Amino acid sequence: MTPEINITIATMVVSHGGDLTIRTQLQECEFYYPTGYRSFVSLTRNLLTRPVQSSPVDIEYRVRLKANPALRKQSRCTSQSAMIRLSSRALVAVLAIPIVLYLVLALGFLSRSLPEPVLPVKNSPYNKHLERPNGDTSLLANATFVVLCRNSDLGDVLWSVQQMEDRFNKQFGYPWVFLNDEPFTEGFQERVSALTDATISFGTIPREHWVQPEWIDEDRAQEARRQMGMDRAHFIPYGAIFTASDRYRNMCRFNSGFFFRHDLLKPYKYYWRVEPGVRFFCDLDYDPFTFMEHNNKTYGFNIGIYEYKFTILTLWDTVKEFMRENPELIPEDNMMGFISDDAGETYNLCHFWSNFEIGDMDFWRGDAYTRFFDFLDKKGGFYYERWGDAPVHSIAASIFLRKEQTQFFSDIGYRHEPFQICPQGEDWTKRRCSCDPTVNIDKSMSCIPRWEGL
Ligand SMILES: Nc1nc2c(ncn2[C@@H]2O[C@H](COP(=O)(O)OP(=O)(O)OP(=O)(O)O)[C@@H](O)[C@H]2O)c(=O)[nH]1
Ligand SMILES: [Mg+2]
Repeated sequence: MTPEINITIATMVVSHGGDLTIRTQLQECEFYYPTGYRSFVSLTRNLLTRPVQSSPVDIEYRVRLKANPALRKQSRCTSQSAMIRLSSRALVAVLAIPIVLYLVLALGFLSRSLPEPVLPVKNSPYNKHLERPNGDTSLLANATFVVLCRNSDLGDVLWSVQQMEDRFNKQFGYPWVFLNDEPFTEGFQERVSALTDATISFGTIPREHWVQPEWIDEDRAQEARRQMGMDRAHFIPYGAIFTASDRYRNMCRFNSGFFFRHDLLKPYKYYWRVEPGVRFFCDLDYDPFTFMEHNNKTYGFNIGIYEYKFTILTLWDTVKEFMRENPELIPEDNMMGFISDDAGETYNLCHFWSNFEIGDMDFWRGDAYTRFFDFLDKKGGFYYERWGDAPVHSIAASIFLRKEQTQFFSDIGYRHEPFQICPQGEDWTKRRCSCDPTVNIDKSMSCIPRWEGL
């Protein structure tokens, strides 16, 4: 089958180490979307090549123009190879290179069947950034994975990324964004980058998004941490060893109100939060991001449990105060029934476990949530108690959204210690799940039946 591809050479830059990085845009590839309808897409891929052979005068490159992996099966876009020969002077005149390549392609080199290209040079430089053209309606959603972690989490990060790549992303090529309150080491970046060919970025969190804000009374916060750290009567498993620390509280506040404001996440709409050391048990043969997009979903979850009330003693009163002051933001047909058994009088402690989230960041960036988060933040409960991002996100989703805007991803076999869900029956077989289907979070501990009953 003859591929039909219009190619616009966007930019070519010479990266360090003498490698030539070529960024191309594949435009208007006709494809068939899995649900059957036709559309036109624009795709951007970063292509990295290295010289096949070089002499003082000429350098020969093999260039691979590749449609996104997700397209290969369904579309008439596929990969192409072309051979270009550039004089070394041309390398210096970077701006001339697109013209040369364009001419080469225009002369018909593209249609030749050429040998497979050399393997891409991996991850140099480490921070690659995918620019999506305006008005892009590509097959892939405007989405990314996001991982908040420390350099010391490397082993667990590799474990999570490897599973996600093998079980899902190697077919789709969604980008990864890693965030840390300290710079990632070269070693960390190199090891993680080795696991994926997708666009991958490593970012440091701005200090003002991470540290305790100045309006927090440090003496009061310190006393709260000391009390909670000493409290043997109430065992608090999440972040147990950090119960008495401000780092854990910084993390909860950052995940509640800041991750989606990070520069590296600003270009994206949808995200899938991945934590180090979690398990993805099954193959995923569809794209949950485009599922969210096409079904107008805002928030996707997988496990729902009860919060430890000693970490959020005044949270619900604060939420009620917010709702009283901002009634116009609260739709009637929201999901209050998920978080309250008495029409909002008290909080039943149910929350979606936020270590797994597939969501629309525009919801967090929007007016309602921004006002909600700011209101909570000013009350200081992230530091005077230990408000977690899970109850904060879940309460927001429940007061601002309708059930139809949320999605239970029951088919994604998943474990974060100590709970898991394992798909059943045909899903389990078809998706090659490695979990024991009889091992599932106990119904008595799960809040999902409440969501299902809404
Ligand atoms: N960069 C950075 N990441 C952190 C820090 N603390 C936690 N994280 C990350 O934030 C996420 C949540 O932290 P966890 O310690 O897993 O918190 P948890 O899931 O509530 O509690 P656990 O039961 O301990 O898993 C993980 O992705 C961590 O790697 C920190 O101080 N710095
Ligand atoms: Mg965790």
